[in-house]
Amino acid sequence: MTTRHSGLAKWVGEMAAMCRPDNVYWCDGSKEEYQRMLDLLIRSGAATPLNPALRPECYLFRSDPSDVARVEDRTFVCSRNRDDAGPNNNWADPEEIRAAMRKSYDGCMRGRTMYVIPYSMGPIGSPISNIGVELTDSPYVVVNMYIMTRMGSRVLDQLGTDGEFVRGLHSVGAPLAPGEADRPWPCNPDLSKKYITHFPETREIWSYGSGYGGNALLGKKCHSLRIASVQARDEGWLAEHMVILKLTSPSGRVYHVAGALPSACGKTNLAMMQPSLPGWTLQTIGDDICWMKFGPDGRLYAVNAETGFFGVAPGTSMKSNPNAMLTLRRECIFTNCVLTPDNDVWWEDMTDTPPPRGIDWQGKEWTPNCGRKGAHPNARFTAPARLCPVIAPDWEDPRGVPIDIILFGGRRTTTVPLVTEARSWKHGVFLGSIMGSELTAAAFGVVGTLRRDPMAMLPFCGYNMGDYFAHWLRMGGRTSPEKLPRMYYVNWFRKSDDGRWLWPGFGENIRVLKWMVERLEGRAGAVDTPIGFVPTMDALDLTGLSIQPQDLDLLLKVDPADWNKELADIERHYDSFGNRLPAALREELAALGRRLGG
Ligand code: TSX
Ligand code: MN
Repeated sequence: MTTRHSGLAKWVGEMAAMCRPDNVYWCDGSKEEYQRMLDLLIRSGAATPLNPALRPECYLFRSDPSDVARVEDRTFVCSRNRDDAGPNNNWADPEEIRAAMRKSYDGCMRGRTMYVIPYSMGPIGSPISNIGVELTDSPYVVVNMYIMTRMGSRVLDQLGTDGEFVRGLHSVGAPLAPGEADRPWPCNPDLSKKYITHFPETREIWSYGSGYGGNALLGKKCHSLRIASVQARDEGWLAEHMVILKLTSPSGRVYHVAGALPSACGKTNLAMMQPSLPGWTLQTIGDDICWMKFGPDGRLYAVNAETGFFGVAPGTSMKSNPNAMLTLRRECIFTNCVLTPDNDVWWEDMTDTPPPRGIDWQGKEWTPNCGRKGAHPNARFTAPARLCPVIAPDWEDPRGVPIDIILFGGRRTTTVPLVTEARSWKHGVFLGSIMGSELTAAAFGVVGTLRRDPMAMLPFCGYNMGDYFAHWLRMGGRTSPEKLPRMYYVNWFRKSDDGRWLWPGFGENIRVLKWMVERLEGRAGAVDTPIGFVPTMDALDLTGLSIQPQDLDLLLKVDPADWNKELADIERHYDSFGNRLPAALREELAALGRRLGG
């Protein structure tokens, strides 16, 4: 196959001349092609087919132990001007880094095939969507992109002869000498040669040395967030790290929620939650990447940029996320999970009783009491969204879904109440900008320390975070205020002084969403606190729960002493963004200080 797009043909030719693959293969995106790629991966020893009776059409991969996660310190935003990348990004001069990377790319695909993957982020042809082409020497990337994006010939058709697209080049950085045997997970062992590089001005991504997740599946974080955030700034829309969900009330009214949560807050669990309140349904539109544009009616419309879930496996169970477990029953790819004696997968906390033994993520014999984890903490599933039992029927509507509620949140054991309603769009942007989570064992750093991650975008914003906040503020002025989504800040994780969770979480979170919906309808009670509107003691529907009044009080409490301490930390946080932080956010902080009576 080839293309009628001369710009695309020229670029592929140039990249192939540099990387010198043995072959160039244009992906058509068919199921037959996907199956052929998996057969190839099985023959090379990279993929293990799972038991077809237990997990039909599922495959397990084990990565190299040195290649298990995104490499943030090797991730760069190479704008011409250093300040445009901002303090939130590693920066390198675009021409200097291109020169260095060209040396690595020179001949890097020898002995391999270069796969050309045309993909669409968002439904093909939607006004909110955007096309990219990834060139990669990794068949693992191809099969994952098949699940995670719309890819192949139909995207080339959409691109036509002169359509615009994001150019992505990816190599695992492991050329093969003639006759040299491949390894199951090729990657470059030299960390200093690994680069995940973005050129926002020319809409290009160059990735070298890693085959894992966001380093290699360029449609996800690199395109849909880092490059797209820049496009969104330039064109007046939003490319966000958010779940999208569809709520239906007992009376049949439909509401759409877009929500940003930092890692380890159960974002995918929220995206597929089973509501505990009778009559309420929740359906999934997306679990990670949300692109939003204003529609002709002045409302904000959102699409899920992806077609799959690339989720963290450990912790996922029938208790924490039954709908995810049901999504994983067939046609999935697993990476770095345990292989069980009956050729199924397992990971920590999947079941109460672990399998008696297995093969761990490093390919070693493993038993539950051997002292090592069986699955890597960042083990992943790649699952088609269409298999999710609660996927919304209109999840692929090219018009997108109108967003009623924007939600921010974090994991805080103190200070932050269960839910807070922003006073205005501007105040909501302020709440999003101070978002933060206490580190859990899954993260690097000291457990319990607060890490701020505004809008969950700190590692993913492709430009200066100060400008990003300014963009959010500007977006609020592009329509009439009543058409804007209302904004909320949630915290499912507050604890009592003696260390008990004050809120049951999971499916019970519907009670919080119900309060938000009732607020939109003007029917729910709220207290005006210094940080925003918080439910009155009787405003949350707690039917069937047995929460003590003292605990409810603690859950909803806004303690001025706590918040005065918080102010100093927010001040330091804001200082980290330098002089591009919008004055309007400093003003919001000052206003909060005044309301706290400080
Ligand atoms: O995902 C979570 N959510 C959102 C669900 C829609 N988790 C798991 C976080 C780790 C990724 C939660 N953990 C949530 C939550 O709302 N809440 C908690 C804290 C918690 C843990 C266990 C209990 C209660 C709260 N157990 C009992 O109350 C019995
Ligand atoms: Mn994510």
